[in-house]
Amino acid sequence: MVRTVFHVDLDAFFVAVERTLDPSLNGVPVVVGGEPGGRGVVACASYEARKYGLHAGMPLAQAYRLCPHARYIPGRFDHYIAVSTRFLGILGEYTPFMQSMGLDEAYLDMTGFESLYGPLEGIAGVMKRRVREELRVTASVGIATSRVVAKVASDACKPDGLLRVAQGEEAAFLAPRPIRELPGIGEKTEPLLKGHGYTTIGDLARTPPIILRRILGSWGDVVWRSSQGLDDTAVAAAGDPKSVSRVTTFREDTLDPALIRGTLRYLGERVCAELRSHDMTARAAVLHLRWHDFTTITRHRTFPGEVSSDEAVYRAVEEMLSRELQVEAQRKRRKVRLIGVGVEGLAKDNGQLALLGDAPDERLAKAVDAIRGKYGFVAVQKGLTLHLNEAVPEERGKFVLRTRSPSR
Ligand code: DCP
Ligand code: CA
Repeated sequence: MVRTVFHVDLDAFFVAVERTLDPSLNGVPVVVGGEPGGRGVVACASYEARKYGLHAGMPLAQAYRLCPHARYIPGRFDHYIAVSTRFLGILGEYTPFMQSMGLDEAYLDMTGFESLYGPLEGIAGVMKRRVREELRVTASVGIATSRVVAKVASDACKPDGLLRVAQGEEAAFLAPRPIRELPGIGEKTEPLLKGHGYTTIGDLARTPPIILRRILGSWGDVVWRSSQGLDDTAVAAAGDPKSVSRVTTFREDTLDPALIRGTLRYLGERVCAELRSHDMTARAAVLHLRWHDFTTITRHRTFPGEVSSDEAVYRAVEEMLSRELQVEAQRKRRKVRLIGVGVEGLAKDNGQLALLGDAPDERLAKAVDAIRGKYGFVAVQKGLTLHLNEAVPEERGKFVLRTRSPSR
């Protein structure tokens, strides 16, 4: 199904709010971020100030050298938050499918809403007008068949713009634009890709994905798909988590591999069950480990695709755990005090998993979820967690671990 996604983003947000409070700031270069002599960085530069090369993140001292006549103001967060709340409130009146990204931007899934509102450029215009009249700041709106193209479109039409990229035009729209405009290409990736001769998004789109994988690892696949305008990430609903984790402290510090692995498996199963209950997938697994002396480590592993199966997550965290235990065996041989499993890089599961190699695992997991929903979590157990039956008390169909996880 072809989707319609809006990306709505306020223009020079902090400066725009400051201008509603002090009209003498209109039309002149303005920098929010502190006194020019201060050691901070630019949080927001007005478009007039950007002409002098100023941008967010630049040290204030450098900004002052480039543009000494700008007005420098420290900023008032309480006002920005108040405007942000009202901004997101206005957008939320038009669709329940909204995902806010920070204070001043949001994705809206407007698929099928023509039947309600007529042509969608019209309703985007209404949103823009309400933001201008009620909040006295301006918004830019990109409309496209995916999040990634909608985001590039809203950036491309700033300030106070509205740009729709028609279905089928995505790759042609992106091709001439500089790689930096593609979401996911930031301060580190841009110079890396430039070093390999990539200047425009079209340069990336013409490259076989395997080459980008060699430069960027598994992230290369995402970049390659984005460069074609391909992105099936759904707009997450309010209440969907950004990460899920389960952590527990052992009753006694331990080096028993069966207990450690069984617990790891159990925590991973609970994490994945929650992930699937939101119809979401993960891009990375996280291992948390605390030694007897309270030293704590966190290890991350990125998956080549999006996963939600117990197997995939367990394989990743088990490998990370084995490596840590191996290293420790040759050093201090400390016992393990706490372990935890997490998943990150969550996205809505759009049914594409069926196309990937992991699909049988994912289907099995869904069936197990259904049985557990009916008979309790321990109604289905793997060999690895059977060991916990003696070690850990069970209550109402779940193992009772010593500490509850932070995400519960
Ligand atoms: N911000 C910040 N520090 C940064 C980047 C941003 O404090 N390094 C704050 C100030 C911005 C707000 O977040 O006003 C929104 O960030 P955007 O990246 O959306 O930038 P602007 O809204 O300022 O400008 P644009 O018109 O390009 O969206
Ligand atoms: Ca903005």
